[in-house]
Order: sequence, then structure tokens, then C-alpha cells
Amino acid sequence: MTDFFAGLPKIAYEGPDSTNDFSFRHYNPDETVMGKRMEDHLRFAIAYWHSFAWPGGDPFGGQTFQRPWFGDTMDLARLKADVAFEMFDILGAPFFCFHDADVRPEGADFAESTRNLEEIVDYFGQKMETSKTKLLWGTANLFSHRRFMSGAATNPDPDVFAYAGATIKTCMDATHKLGGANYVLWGGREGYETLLNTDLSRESEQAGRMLSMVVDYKHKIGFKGAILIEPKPQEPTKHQYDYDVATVYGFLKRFGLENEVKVNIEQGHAILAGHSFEHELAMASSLGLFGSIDINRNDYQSGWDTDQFPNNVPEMALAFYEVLKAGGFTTGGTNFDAKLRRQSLDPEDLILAHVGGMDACARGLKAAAAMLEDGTLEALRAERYAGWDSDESQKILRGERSLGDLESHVRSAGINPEPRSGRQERLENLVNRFV
Ligand code: XUL
Ligand code: CO
Repeated sequence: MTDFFAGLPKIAYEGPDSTNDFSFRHYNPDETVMGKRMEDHLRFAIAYWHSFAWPGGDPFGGQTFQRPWFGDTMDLARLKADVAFEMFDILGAPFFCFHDADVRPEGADFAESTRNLEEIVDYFGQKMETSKTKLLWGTANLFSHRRFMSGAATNPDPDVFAYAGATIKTCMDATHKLGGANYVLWGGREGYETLLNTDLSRESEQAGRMLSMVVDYKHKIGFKGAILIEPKPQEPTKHQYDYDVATVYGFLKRFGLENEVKVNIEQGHAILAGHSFEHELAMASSLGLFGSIDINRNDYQSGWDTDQFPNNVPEMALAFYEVLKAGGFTTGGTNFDAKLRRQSLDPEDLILAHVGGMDACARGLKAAAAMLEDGTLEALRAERYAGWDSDESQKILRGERSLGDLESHVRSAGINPEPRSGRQERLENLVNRFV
């Protein structure tokens, strides 16, 4: 037991009227929502990197956090793991997620880095024997070290491609060993700064090859979890290839991987791509790609990736509405890829940030379930498209009508369409009854 969270209680559900900051007001793991326990719906995960590895820097200033485990030794990596599992326990977190670089010190070479990772994975394994917290996903950090500055799979240097592939293998092994539910690939440096030095065609071929190797390796080792790509349009790279869900779908189709890989959709990345979060969720669901979510928002003024904890309940309601309509999570979950503000120095800030985020999601989930159970929104949507249920319309969709047939039909039936209201304000008012 470390003393990092000394004096802080285990967080319990006390209901909406509680004035205790250290309690859940809405997240009640055992409460049933649409026939499923809330904990099983939401499948919350703590992100190791933001909570335990991030030093509190910004582009104008360095470290603000002084954590006793900061440093590059294996002893400190073990201390970090001790504190992490203590926080998982305080929050009752069912899952966590990590990159290799979050959990182990970088070695002098590949072999040493891998040995360090394997030692920490064994340490995690021991802790997980007595902890309820499981691994939602593992991933490789292929963006922080200078060797990856020009990309990992999309690097002009095949040695970097090899190093990246070898690193992914070790991280897939680690994820598999810990019983991880998914494996994530986020291509922060897979893109370019300038077309003047970039061969787009080669780079996308390389990315396709790497992903095919990842899928082959998954099958080789019998990893049953999902492989997930996390789209993002830019930052750190000026133009990232996995721009958004639709772009990822095109990439997967091109390499014949659309039935092998799904997406991990992050709210902040959706915003950076000029979409709403719910747009990306609905798009993934309609393309059969919905996998998991990273639930961190951006500041709407800053225009960059601020990775803040969710606290806007109407936004969460619309997001979980799409999650529920997609059938909910199978292997996926709700990962807090969110960090404290750099002035939030205290251990209790770390706990309260997650408490607030978990409550905001739980309120959103309950509102979304109530909207679905009420049924008005879906009934109005179905009514809007009801014309397509007719026999003639279905023939059009089945490809049994040509443009010439449409012309004859319009002429003979005297079709002269009258626009109908989209009723947006009425629908927005309806949503506001539930949030
Ligand atoms: C970066 C980001 C990553 C991925 C995992 O914006 O979201 O933390 O979630 O590499
Ligand atoms: Co993320």
C-alpha cells in the first residue's frame, strides 16, 4: 500500500441528492438500465498515460506534477503500478488501458525495452489476480520517441517500419497475456507535415501492409479481442491518414480488412475532424465498424486536443443514444483518455475528475435509455422515412428500377413532391425533456 491517496475513501454510490464530493450520484454499477447492469453497459477504463505518466506540461511550460514515481527505473515503474491499481480500486474501475511507454522505462535498445515491458506485464498480472480491474486494451506508443518522428508504419525508412512492427508484436503479446479485450492502433505520426517530401501512395501501401501483419499476428496467437483503429485528423502530425471513421472505412476496404478491424472513436478527435461525436458513432455503426470509445472532450475555443474529462450531460446523452442504438459494447468500453488541467496538482483531483466523468456518462446513459424506451424519437424518424417502405420504393432500392422507369413513374403517377418539415426544434425539445 502506498500513501499517495492516503485519507481518500473508496467511492460508493449515494444517489443524486448526495452532497459528498467523494461519491457517485448517478453511476450505480449494479443498477439495471434496459436489462443490463450499468457497469456492464459503460465498461469504464482508466487511461494509464494521462493519469500516471503525464507530467502536466503544455507547449509553453514543462512539468507541473511532482509524482513520487516519476523517473526511469523499474522500481519507480512498479511504484507507479502500485498507485495505479490503488486508484482503480478507489474508483471501482472495471478496466484500464496502457501504451508500452506509459508503464516501463525505455531501455538502451529494443531487447532491453521489451524485457522491461515483460517484467511490468508480469507485475500487472500478479495485481490482476486480486483486483477486479481488467485490461480493456493495450497499444504501442509509436509517436513519442524521436525514431518515429517521420512516422512508424508510414516511415520512409524500412528500419523504422521494422522497429514499429516489432514493437507492436511485443505490445500485442503483452495485451494477450493480460487477457486484454482489444488492441488499439492510433497513428499519431502516420501522416505528413509537407507533401514536398512525402510519397502518399507508398505510405498508404506501407500502412496497409502493417495492418495486415497485425491481423495475421492476432490470428496466429489466438487473440480473441478486436483490433481497433483510432481515427484522428491531425495533431501531432499536420495531416493524419486515419482522418475520421469514413476515411478509415475506405482504407480498410482497400486492403480487404473491413471485417477484421473496427474503430475506437474519441470525442475530441471527432470534434477536430469537424464532426460531432454522435456523427462518428452513427457512421461507425452504419458501416459495421463500431468498437469502443475514448470519452474525452476538447475545449471548443482552443481548436486542439485538450483531452478533458466529460462533464456535459446532453452531449453524453446523444453519444450513448448512438452507442445503445449500435447494440452497446461487446469487447469495447468507455476509456477516459482524459487528463487533469495542469494546475490540478492534488491526488484528490485525479479521483474527482474520474468521479465527475463517470457520473456524467451514467446520466447520459440513463437519459439515452429513457429516450429509447419512450420511443417517440425513433417513431418520428421512422415516420419520416415511411415512404420507403412501399413496394414500389423497395423495388427501387433492390435495383429493379432504372432512371427511365423513374421518369415513367413520375409522369404516369403525376408525382409532384411537397416538402415536409424536418421538425428539428420539436425533436430538440423532446431530447431536452430527458437530459
Ligand atoms: C491521442 C490519443 C491516444 C490514443 C492511444 O490523441 O487519443 O492517446 O488514444 O494511443
Ligand atoms: Co484516444
